[in-house]
Amino acid sequence: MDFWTKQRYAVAAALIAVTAVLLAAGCSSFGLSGSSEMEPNNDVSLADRVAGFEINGVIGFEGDVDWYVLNNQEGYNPTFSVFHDPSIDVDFEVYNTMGGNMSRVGSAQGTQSGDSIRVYTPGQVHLRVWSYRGTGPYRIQIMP
Ligand SMILES: [Ca+2]
Ligand SMILES: [Ca+2]
Repeated sequence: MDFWTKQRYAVAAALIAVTAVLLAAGCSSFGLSGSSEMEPNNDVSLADRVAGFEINGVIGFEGDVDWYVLNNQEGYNPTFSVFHDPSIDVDFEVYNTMGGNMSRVGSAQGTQSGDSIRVYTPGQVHLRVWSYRGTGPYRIQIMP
């Protein structure tokens, strides 16, 4: 191997190492999925099931939509609140399904963190979350 071939291999190896480190850092601190979600979940048929009272998600890219389906832990008259960084505007809608009919029962489209809505949900509940502006993590609190 001549000098320049060795140099090229060394540069290539360094680039691969740097890329690996950046990918590892990206996955741990800026992952595309929050702990409550498993992308892809942009369609209601791919909704992530949530059993607890807190949803931790990430709007990972422009146009990201996150669907969740609840486990009845929400009860009949829950309050949903969304919390996020001021640099991002996360909105969500609540859907109730009864007898095979899915209908929207509430919509939180304020710009502020802490935006909250109380809805009547006698059936199975789905949440649709998206961002009006920006990307980043959000948390939705469920109060039965
Ligand atoms: Ca997401
Ligand atoms: Ca998504």
